[in-house]
Amino acid sequence: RVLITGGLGQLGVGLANLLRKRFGKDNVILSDIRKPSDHVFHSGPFVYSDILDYKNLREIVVNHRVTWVFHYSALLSAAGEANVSLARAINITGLHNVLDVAAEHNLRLFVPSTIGAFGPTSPRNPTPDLCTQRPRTIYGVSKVHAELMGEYYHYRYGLDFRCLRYPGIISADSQCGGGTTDYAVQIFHDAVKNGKFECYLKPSTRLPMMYIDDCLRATLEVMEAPAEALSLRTYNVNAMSFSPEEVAQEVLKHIPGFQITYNVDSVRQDIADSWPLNFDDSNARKDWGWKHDFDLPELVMTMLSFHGSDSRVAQAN
Ligand code: VAH
Repeated sequence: RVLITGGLGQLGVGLANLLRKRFGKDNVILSDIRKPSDHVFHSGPFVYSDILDYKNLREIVVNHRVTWVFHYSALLSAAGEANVSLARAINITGLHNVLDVAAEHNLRLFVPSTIGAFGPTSPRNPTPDLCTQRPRTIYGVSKVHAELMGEYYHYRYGLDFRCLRYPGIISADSQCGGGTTDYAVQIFHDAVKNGKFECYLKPSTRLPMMYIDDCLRATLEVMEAPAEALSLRTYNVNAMSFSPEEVAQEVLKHIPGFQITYNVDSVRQDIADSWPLNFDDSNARKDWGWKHDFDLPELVMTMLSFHGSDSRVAQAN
């Protein structure tokens, strides 16, 4: 059985849908501390899970015979800077609980890391898997800690720990919260609904980004890769990099008259300026055959047709 923690965040429901297709609906348990919508609740098993409650976590693993865990509970970059003590508790103490339960029950454990695990002294163009990591957010620090602890538990206790550093993930049917890359999710919704978008990052702020379908496929592929194929415990995965002005140009092709304006938020601008410009994911491509499907034109087409705007796209499909 598979358990997804933090399952009601941006990625959990989509991951549950993918895994339920693969392993069967009743073998994938979604969990969070919040109540799911009726739709999510009726789409498959859901349990309450507070990763700060070690006992609760152990009960779930034993009672549901969990063998794989995808650990998505975390405060993201901007939310973490607004509440450092909560981010430290969730992202670090919560991670420790999950590591201990995984080691105790010999679970296969996936923990997502991020472009945010790098900082201003990391090589930025491109950023390789192995290099200096001195991030300047509690989010980034906690994710470097997760990478190091997961690797330690792998070599010390034999824990099958696997980790991907995600770019900013773009999704249409799920809301993200508290991220620095969230502008790239909101722009499509606003472009469709209002024909305009106010961006909190500067026009030229380039960041690695990935469409959610590529992200979830990469996650399942690395978890199903044969152990002997993995030369690393943590891999960068990449699809594209773009800036607000570049994605706005692409949107304009589909929505004539679309207007982007800029109202820079210095907190999130500083975070973005400390992150990679381009991600080197050659190890993932070499070790377990990673390759992305969506680049910028496909991303924009997909996001706009999801928001039901672009008549030409609708006709094309
Ligand atoms: C954030 N979307 O902005 C998340 C992600 C790579 C960025 O970690 O914090």
